[in-house]
Amino acid sequence: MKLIGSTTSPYVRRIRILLDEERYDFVNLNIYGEGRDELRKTNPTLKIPVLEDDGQEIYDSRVIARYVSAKQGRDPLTWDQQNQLTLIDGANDSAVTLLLSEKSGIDTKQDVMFFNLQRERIMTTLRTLAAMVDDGQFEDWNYPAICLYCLVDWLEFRDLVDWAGVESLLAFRDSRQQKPWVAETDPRLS
Ligand SMILES: N[C@@H](CCC(=O)N[C@@H](CS)C(=O)NCC(=O)O)C(=O)O
Repeated sequence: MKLIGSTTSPYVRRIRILLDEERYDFVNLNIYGEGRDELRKTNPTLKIPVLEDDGQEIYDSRVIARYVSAKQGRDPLTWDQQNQLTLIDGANDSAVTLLLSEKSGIDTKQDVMFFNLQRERIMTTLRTLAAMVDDGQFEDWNYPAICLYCLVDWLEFRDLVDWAGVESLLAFRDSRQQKPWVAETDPRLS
């Protein structure tokens, strides 16, 4: 099994944590630099992660997680858990958009529709996720909890949001730092 990704991507990190003790090779690509040619050969959507196993290529962390979970004999996600993933991915995708815009030299704080929509989505989803944390819905260390951890830790690492009103997400992150593979996959190590 081979996982193609990067050490900073929150979508890749969730799969590295899920893979746990599985034996696999990790290919760490700089997708915006010298690793781009390799990425072009690997995934036409030009996104990471990609999993390769027994000649089967799988794109997208959500589909990779289904594949790995089935292999590990885990129960499929419930509809409510699928909704949790959609919330997490909604915030994550908008935050990636903000980061790429900032890296392109664009002021993402400006009062224009596109950035207002991204910031609004990030805060509405984070507030909903914080309420779910307060309600005890992320107590188990399952795949949605792993994804939430990777999102919150990455948002803090990239300094992309104001945590006022959603502090319980940071408390959730702080209390899960000892979970398996969390320290080893910290994006700050790269
Ligand atoms: N829906 C995808 C999103 C993956 C994604 O956006 N990955 C980022 C890295 S954090 C990426 O490859 N971005 C490249 C780009 O947007 O050009 C998944 O869950 O795998």
